[in-house]
Amino acid sequence: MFKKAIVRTPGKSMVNGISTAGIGIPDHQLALRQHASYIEALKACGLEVTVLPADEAFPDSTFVEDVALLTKECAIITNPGADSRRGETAAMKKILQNFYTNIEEVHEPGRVEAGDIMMVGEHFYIGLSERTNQQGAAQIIGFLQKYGMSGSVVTLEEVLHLKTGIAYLEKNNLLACGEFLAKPEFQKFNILEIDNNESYAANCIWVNGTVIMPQGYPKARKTIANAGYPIIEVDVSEYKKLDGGISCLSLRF
Ligand code: CIR
Repeated sequence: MFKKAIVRTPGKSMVNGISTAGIGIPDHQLALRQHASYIEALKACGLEVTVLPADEAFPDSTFVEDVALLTKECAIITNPGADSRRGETAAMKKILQNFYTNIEEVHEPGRVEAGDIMMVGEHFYIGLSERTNQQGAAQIIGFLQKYGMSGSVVTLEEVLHLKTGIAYLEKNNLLACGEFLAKPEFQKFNILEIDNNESYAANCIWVNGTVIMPQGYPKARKTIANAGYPIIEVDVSEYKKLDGGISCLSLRF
């Protein structure tokens, strides 16, 4: 169960965020309203939400998930693969000192964005992507082992981050799309398949029994509902324009 979440309000500079989506420039005012709904969804799942102010110096800083990995035992500050995002970690480290006594940090040449890390109980799957390298993954695994947890690497080719294409929904259920459907390491899970034409909905979060998912993906919604989960849909269209999804917008712990 999660008790808390951290989010960061998107700044006006989000219009300069990294994007490959090719579906337009985000509307800041609409993004703010969507962010407020996202916070309400987290609260409805019982979380106490810390809302950090916008940081205009970092256009992608609303995607807080990438700059830290939070576990039961420790917080690990990452070292983002995107150079423009590396400076986001300093502020997050300060914030996390209010919540954690054990804080570790990924250092060069290791690069990690925690959108590439999926938690399944005490084990963490780490995607090797354009943002997360082998050295970074090895450092993460070392920190996890120090605190009695474990990690393993997963290769990925098609998506930005590991969790762009999969989401663990607890109870052995794994939401998966595209290249992840056939990965040998995931065959032990009950795979809930997301259609390629709704691939954006493979990025959902399980929060204390409820699944928070993006609005507008009826087939995915049906799949998740059929698996027995209550669902909260949130419109995150403005974040999709920056390649970001539901999980990227919060740290949950
Ligand atoms: C980026 O490219 O870094 C941001 N525009 C989107 C980050 C999305 N984060 C995530 O998937 N965890």
